[in-house]
This record gives sequence, structure tokens and C-alpha cells, in this order.
Amino acid sequence: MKKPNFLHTVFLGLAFVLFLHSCSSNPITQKANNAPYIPSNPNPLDSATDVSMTPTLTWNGGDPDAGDTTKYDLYFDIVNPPEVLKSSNQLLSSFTFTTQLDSNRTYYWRINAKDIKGAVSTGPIWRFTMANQSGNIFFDGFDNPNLTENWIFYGYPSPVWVSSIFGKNGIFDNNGDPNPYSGAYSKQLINTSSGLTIEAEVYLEVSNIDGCWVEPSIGITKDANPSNSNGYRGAFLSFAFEGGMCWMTPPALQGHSYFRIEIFAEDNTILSYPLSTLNADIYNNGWHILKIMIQSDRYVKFYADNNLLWTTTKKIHPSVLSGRNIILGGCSSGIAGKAYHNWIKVTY
Ligand SMILES: [Ca+2]
Ligand SMILES: [Ca+2]
Repeated sequence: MKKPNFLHTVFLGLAFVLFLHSCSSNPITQKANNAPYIPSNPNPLDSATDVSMTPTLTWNGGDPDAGDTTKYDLYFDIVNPPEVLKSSNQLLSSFTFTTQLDSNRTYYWRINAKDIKGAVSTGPIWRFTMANQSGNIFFDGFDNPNLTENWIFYGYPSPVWVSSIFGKNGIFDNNGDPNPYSGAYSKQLINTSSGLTIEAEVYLEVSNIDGCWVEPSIGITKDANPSNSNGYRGAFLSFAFEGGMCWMTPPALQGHSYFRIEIFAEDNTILSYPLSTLNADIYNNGWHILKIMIQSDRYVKFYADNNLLWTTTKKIHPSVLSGRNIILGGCSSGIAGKAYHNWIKVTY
């Protein structure tokens, strides 16, 4: 009777060990992956001001799971929320700028923390404002739906605010019609003795090649606070799609986009790049940067996506640098398509 009892005990013991083993290898009892900690403790502090020209950004990160590696994506931009992926998959919880940022500008940044199992923790949006070193600056990212806070409308219909389009947020839609022309001037007047740069990110959407016309534009006025656009341009850059209904455009040139470039020159004449000779078709239906650079020698360079389009053969009139308004708008009637502006900035 003792033997069977002993074997029985051994059998039960083995069964118990097997039971424990099966429990410990049961996947249900394995520890689940935790997402990385939400990035915190930013430096510069959120909403800091007077930040140095080449700051180092730092933050707290990491992952609750022992041995899990955290990688960081840095989104850094002049618009809110930040859209530009400045650095990706970096292991350091810091980033140092090696070139100077713009003075007197507000930057927005966000860290996304990722672990090796694919979990992502999106950080909050932080901001800081640079020290004011080089004088005045104008910037509008159109985060504020009330466009008339920074702009004076002229003509009809008036520009409208769009919350988001083609992947960008906070948009100025000129909404204007070819006839009468309409648009907006900055309330802020621009004064500089050493040149300036005007830049904007724009989108020309061509939806009807028979329509006429659609045109995002930027510039600076010839006179202070004019009441409309035509004849009042100190410097101007746009690109316009001219469709089949553009009866003033020669038929052979219809159905394409062209850059329009103009300055009010030192000799009191209007100097234009010859219309309809600088094709802009490759810029249709995408976000691009238009840039006017008035140099300190007052010759003017015009760019699209940092490609030089033209350097003027005359100097711009000095009065254009004295108490003038920024021009924004063009035509966005909806007949040929729509023109959108994501942001505009002026640096001295
Ligand atoms: Ca983890
Ligand atoms: Ca915007």
C-alpha cells in the first residue's frame, strides 16, 4: 500500500511542476508593452522668451519597460502645430541648432517618443520666442480665423479663412474674383533702410483648365495704404494660371501658369518681367515658397522654392522701403481653381 501512495505523491508533484511551468509560459501572463513616457520638462521652458540664437532643446523621455530603447522625432516650425520634421529617430533627448534661428520669432516644437515595439507617445506642443536682435519682423501663420486683425481688405469679395487644406492648417484664401480685383494689405507698415525679404508658402490649385484665372501673390505696396491693387505695387511676385477663358492671353499661351514679377523702379517707371514668358506649370497643385528679396543695394531678386527667377536690371525706388504695406492675395475665384496662403513672413 505504501508503494502506490509514494508513486501517487510523485505523480502529483510532477503534475504540479508541469502546471507551474505551463503557467509561466502562458503568453497571457507575459508583461504587455508600455508606450514611452510622454515627453516632458522642455528646455527652453514652454513660452520662454529671449531665447539664444542657436538654442539647445532638451526634454525628458524614456520608456517604462526595462531595456526598451526610445527614439525621438523632433517637429520644429514657425507654424502651430509644427509640421516640419527637423530630426527623426534620434537617441539623444536633446537637439542643438548649428545655424542661427530668426530673431524675434516664435517657434513651435513637439517630440514624438517611439519604442522598439512600435508604440508612439506624442508630446505636447511647446513654444519659445527668440530674442529681438535685428529689428522688426512681420509674420502671420493664419492661426487666427479673424484675418482683419492683421489685414485690411480691399475690393470684393473679401478674403476668407480656411481651417485646413492640402495638409496645412490655418489658411488665407484670397477668395477674390478677376474683376474686380481684391485682396489684403497688412495693417503693419514696413520700414527698413537695408533691404528686406518677403516670403510666403502658397498653393495654386488648378481644377478647370478652361477657367480664368487663379493666382496666389505677395508683395509690398508702392504707396502707403492704397485702396486697391492695380498700379500700386512697389514689388510684386505671383504665379497665375491662365485658362481658356482668359481672352486677353494669346490662345497659344492659354492653359498654363506664368510668373508675374514687377517693381516700382528708382526712375519712377514700372519694371516688369515680360508677361507669359516664365512658365510656372511645375508649381501648380502643390505647396511652394514665393520669395522677394530686396537687397541692401536695392536690386531685387525673385525666387520660387529658392530657385532664382529673376534679378531686376534697375534698383527699386527707395520710397518702397519707407512705411509701406505688405500685399497678400491675388485671384482665387473658384472658376479656374483656388489659391491658398499658409503663412507669410517679412524679415529685415
Ligand atoms: Ca515600451
Ligand atoms: Ca498656416
